[in-house]
Amino acid sequence: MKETRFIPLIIALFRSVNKYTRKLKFSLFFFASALTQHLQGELVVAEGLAVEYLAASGQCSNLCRSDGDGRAEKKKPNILLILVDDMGYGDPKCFNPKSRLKTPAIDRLAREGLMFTDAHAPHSTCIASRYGLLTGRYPLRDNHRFIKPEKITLPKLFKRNGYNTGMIGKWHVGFDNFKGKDGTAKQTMTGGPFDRGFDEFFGLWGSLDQPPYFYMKNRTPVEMPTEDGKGKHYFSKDRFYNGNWLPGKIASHFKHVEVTPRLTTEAIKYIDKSAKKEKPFFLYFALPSPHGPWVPTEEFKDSSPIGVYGDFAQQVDHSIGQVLEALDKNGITKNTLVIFTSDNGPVWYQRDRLKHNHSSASIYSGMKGDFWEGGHRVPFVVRWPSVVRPKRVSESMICFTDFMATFAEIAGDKFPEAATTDSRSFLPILKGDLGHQVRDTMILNAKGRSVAYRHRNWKLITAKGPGGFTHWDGKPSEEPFGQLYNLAKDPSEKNNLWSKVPDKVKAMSSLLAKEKANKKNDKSLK
Ligand SMILES: [Ca+2]
Repeated sequence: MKETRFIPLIIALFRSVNKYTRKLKFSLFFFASALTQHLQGELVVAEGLAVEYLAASGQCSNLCRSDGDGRAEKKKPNILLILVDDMGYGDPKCFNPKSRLKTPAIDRLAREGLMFTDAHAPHSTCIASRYGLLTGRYPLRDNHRFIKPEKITLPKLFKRNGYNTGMIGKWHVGFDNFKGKDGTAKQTMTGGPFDRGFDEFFGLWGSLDQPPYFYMKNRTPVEMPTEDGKGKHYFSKDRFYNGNWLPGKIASHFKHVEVTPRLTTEAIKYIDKSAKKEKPFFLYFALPSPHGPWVPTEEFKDSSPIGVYGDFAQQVDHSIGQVLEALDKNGITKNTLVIFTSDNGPVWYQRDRLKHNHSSASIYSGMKGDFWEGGHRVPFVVRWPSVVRPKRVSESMICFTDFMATFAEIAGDKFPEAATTDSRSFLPILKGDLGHQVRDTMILNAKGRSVAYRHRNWKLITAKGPGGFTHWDGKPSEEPFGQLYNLAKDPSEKNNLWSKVPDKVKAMSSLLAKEKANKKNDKSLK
């Protein structure tokens, strides 16, 4: 169109007056916007000009942010969700200055993004945690070992909003025709990631310490597990201590030590491939490490001062670094939302803390499997240079179930089932409102009928002791029925107030009962 000849003039005019009055800049902005609409997309440069103005004047508070070069991207962001396995809140240096591990990649994410210090897995073990993450629902509401086909999932959400979706790593939330540990692999395994919203999948059916051992691509084993694997000292004195693996069927070329680097390579391949495509991508990169077996490669053996676990955890950090480099190399770092977190707390006993002078749960009590904070409070970082400003910290309570509402908002999803009963968006925090509180309450860690329940800084546990893997010296007969802690004053959960503040126990118990019964607005509930 003939009007395009005015574009260079408009740009020159805008840049020349950028130093002058605010009123004049407003006028020019509206003029540029109107002209952009008039020319219906031909004036990409003029649109960029409008964004440039917004960024320069601090008005670009929605899903764009200038990084100083005056440009901001308007395309929906790529999403890279990195979920590691059994890494504690106290392992990454950025969350625990006393950590004895070197975690430069996770630290980089924190430096360039936003740390959540009160983030939680909805359960302190692998399967239920992943169920909550993928469905946006508290795992206690369903049979969390299998995602029913009618359920909304994160990849389904992204897919229906124009995304390519991929998963690399550990699934562990069931198949139609494979029962998991000790089960027999099938030539075609349905009901897994490929049938729950992911366009492509490469990885493991479950944990790396449980047979059968084989890689899957989409619905099919890459190589059937036909050999007899001997396992490795699984039933040692402390079942979970050395992180070794159970005997069982194994594919003839499958080697445990190769899994972390192999999955990392696959994630990089996915990013390289997806960066060239028109559609944005959602990649769920679920490393099965540093969950046992602790199998660092030669490069990382003896690399840490705290033994094999530390070596392996540092290798995991290295893998994360490689994936971040792949984003850099493809030039998509700026508009890729990266989340790093862990599915539950560490396998790190009290004697490990003492022996190695390292607390994988930082100041928090307990470990994987527990009701205590060490079981489910997890390191959680969001980096999104187009929107999130660097070096930010939020103390808002969030839960993995909040991914659903947050991602629905980011992807532009309008459907009501995406905002499930258990999901709250934390997008306002990403956009800069660091004082925003995402939720007042949260149900965690159902073990049988017992739960941990948060109401702001108060925490109620409807059971005695840690409930999980921590060796507990308490005598149940001498303990009150449950536990109540004020985390603001007692983050390490040392002072049980159950008997001292009965009114709070009563009030929270009532609130919990209502929340457990609240199923409204949840069309996916079956
Ligand atoms: Ca885990």
